[in-house]
Amino acid sequence: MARFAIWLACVLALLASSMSSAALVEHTFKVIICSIGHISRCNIILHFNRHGILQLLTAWADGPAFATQCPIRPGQRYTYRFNVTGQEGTLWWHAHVGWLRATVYGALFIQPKHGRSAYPFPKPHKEIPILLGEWWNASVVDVENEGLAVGQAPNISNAYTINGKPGDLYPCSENDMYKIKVERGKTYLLRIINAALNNQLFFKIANHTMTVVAIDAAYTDHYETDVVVTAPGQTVDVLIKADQPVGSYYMAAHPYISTPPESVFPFDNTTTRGVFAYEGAKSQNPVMPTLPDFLDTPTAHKFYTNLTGLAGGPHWVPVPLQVDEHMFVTFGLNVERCPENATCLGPLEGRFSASMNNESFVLPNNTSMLEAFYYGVSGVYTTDFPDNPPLVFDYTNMSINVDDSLIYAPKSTKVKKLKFNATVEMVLQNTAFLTVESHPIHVHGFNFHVLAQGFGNYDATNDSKKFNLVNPQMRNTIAVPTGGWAVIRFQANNPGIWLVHCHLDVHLPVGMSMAFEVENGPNPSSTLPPPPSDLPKCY
Ligand SMILES: *[C@@H]1O[C@H](CO)[C@@H](O)[C@H](O)[C@H]1NC(C)=O
Ligand SMILES: *[C@@H]1O[C@H](CO)[C@@H](O)[C@H](O)[C@H]1NC(C)=O
Ligand SMILES: *[C@@H]1O[C@H](CO)[C@@H](O)[C@H](O)[C@H]1NC(C)=O
Ligand SMILES: *[C@@H]1O[C@H](CO)[C@@H](O)[C@H](O)[C@H]1NC(C)=O
Ligand SMILES: *[C@@H]1O[C@H](CO)[C@@H](O)[C@H](O)[C@H]1NC(C)=O
Ligand SMILES: *[C@@H]1O[C@H](CO)[C@@H](O)[C@H](O)[C@H]1NC(C)=O
Ligand SMILES: *[C@@H]1O[C@H](CO)[C@@H](O)[C@H](O)[C@H]1NC(C)=O
Ligand SMILES: *[C@@H]1O[C@H](CO)[C@@H](O)[C@H](O)[C@H]1NC(C)=O
Ligand SMILES: *[C@@H]1O[C@H](CO)[C@@H](O)[C@H](O)[C@H]1NC(C)=O
Ligand SMILES: *[C@@H]1O[C@H](CO)[C@@H](O)[C@H](O)[C@H]1NC(C)=O
Ligand SMILES: *[C@@H]1O[C@H](CO)[C@@H](O)[C@H](O)[C@H]1NC(C)=O
Ligand SMILES: *[C@@H]1O[C@H](CO)[C@@H](O)[C@H](O)[C@H]1NC(C)=O
Ligand SMILES: [Cu+2]
Repeated sequence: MARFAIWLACVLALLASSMSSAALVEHTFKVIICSIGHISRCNIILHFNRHGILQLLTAWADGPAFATQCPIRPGQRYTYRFNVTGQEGTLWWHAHVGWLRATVYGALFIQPKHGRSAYPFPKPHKEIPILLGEWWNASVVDVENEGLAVGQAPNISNAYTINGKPGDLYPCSENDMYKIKVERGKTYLLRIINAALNNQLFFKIANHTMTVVAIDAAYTDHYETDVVVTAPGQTVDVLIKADQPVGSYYMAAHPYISTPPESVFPFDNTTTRGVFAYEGAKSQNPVMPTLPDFLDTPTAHKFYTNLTGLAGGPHWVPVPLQVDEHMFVTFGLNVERCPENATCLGPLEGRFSASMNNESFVLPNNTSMLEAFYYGVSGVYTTDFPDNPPLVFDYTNMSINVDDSLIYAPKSTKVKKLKFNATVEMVLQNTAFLTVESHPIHVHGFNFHVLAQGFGNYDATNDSKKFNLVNPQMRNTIAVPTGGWAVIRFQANNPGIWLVHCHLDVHLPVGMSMAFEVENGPNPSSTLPPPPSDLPKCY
């Protein structure tokens, strides 16, 4: 069936960045993953949905551990079978167990069915992946477990990378930098992917502007900018014209930190860079771009909110106007009380936690939620995820930072049940427990329209007047403004279990997640097929 091949290494290394990229057109896609790790912590889960393959009727190929499948154990293999329909642009794949995606990820390019001339922009001379990564000089499994064991923030990373290379600002890689060779006068398509675990990133190329043409595999109106901001999980496609004097120019990335100055946690403040070099350039010192300050929220906000969708373009989906399910979902950090006799080094003598609508999400550990859904097994999750927060309070007022009566969220595995094809509108509202922060909220299985975004508490009366129902951006991951809100809307036309979670790996395991259970529709073409025979067993 597969018309093209993709290679995916059986994954061993926990440290080296592993990368692959593949060009695909809309067609059946088959990926075989085998795990040859020899220690049990090497459970590998590929989560293909990542930058949002829609997985229509193939929820079994989505990937997140204990949500749609059990992990692929050492020695096992599993073939992910799915079609790519209704999407063009850049997505990616990554492991979805613990922090393993730090090293197990790669790019997916989806090209128009009728070839590259069908792009809604002039055909670029070349297409170049830019995978921005994050690197620890340690086993990321150890780093994660060390943090979780005592409920404190895990160690920060040691480097960022561009296509696996940190660049010459780090002592380990002075002479080993990612380099793009360009011809003066030609235009290139950069497919930028934020594959970092815990950081939003600013990305710039000295002396050049970029034109955004797509985000998260959905075309946008052309938007010219000298800086790109991406949150983990997101992708941005930009055209860049080599129109400057023949020479060498650095491209560079460093984090965007969204917390207020007084509550900045320790973060990796290093800068990765590579070179954008013109043919014929004499060897010389490349020009360095001036990146925005780490705390430059206005620049990030401008980029994130100025983008609009290419209404009427390829695969454009009009905004559904009739809403069946209105949800208001608060999300942010919390504290978990220290269990008896345990060691806790987190805030308030407890442990870091996180929640959505005051439910701190816990995945099952002995079966997948999707199998429970398919076979009707009860006791794995409940369907009472609330449509609204249990309490109304001043969500983004910093005076609630450590409010003892509000900050402890119970642990649960609750989903919101949706009728097939229901239209859902979610107000995503950040809270100020511990601090306010921009969290990249990722919805599996669906692209959503972003109707409006803002700072402070969402005001239903006034803010709903700002909805863009004409050409809003379509995404699968939204970096909700720090101490603010975003309103998203999507149609639940795909049966299965779909996680909604923060894409920062420091927040996902402590509970910043929920899930949708989308019921089957009326006929076979709207019914989840049985699990593939090679779906990994849980034991
Ligand atoms: C992909 O699409 C083809 C043609 O519609 C269909 O026969 C096949 O079952 C689909 N594959 C999957 C995995 O859904
Ligand atoms: C990584 O850490 C080891 C010590 O654990 C140190 O010897 C080495 O220099 C470090 N490498 C880098 C690139 O930081
Ligand atoms: C985390 O950092 C501390 C302090 O630098 C170090 O002692 C510890 O070994 C690190 N943990 C891991 C898992 O690398
Ligand atoms: C890059 O831009 C800077 C600032 O505008 C300018 O001073 C410099 O000459 C430019 N360098 C090149 C090689 O064009
Ligand atoms: C990065 O953080 C370290 C440790 O806090 C500090 O010494 C250094 O000046 C910072 N560097 C930058 C570029 O902010
Ligand atoms: C772009 O962002 C700026 C700064 O946030 C804002 O003033 C402006 O209204 C935005 N324009 C659009 C078209 O969203
Ligand atoms: C906590 O430690 C005390 C003293 O060792 C012991 O009696 C008690 O059973 C422990 N509680 C739990 C829940 O382990
Ligand atoms: C599995 O989950 C159950 C229910 O949350 C919990 O009680 C148990 O400790 C977990 N087991 C492991 C090995 O994590
Ligand atoms: C899985 O764990 C849940 C919660 O601890 C328990 O109710 C259920 O019986 C377990 N299922 C299996 C198959 O062990
Ligand atoms: C935040 O809450 C405090 C305490 O309730 C209140 O005094 C203050 O006015 C609030 N701030 C804003 C901006 O509403
Ligand atoms: C969350 O739930 C806990 C336990 O029911 C409660 O004490 C707390 O006030 C709730 N917090 C919020 C913000 O709803
Ligand atoms: C889902 O609902 C839309 C209208 O909102 C309708 O156009 C579409 O046909 C429905 N899809 C299915 C598969 O029923
Ligand atoms: Cu988060």
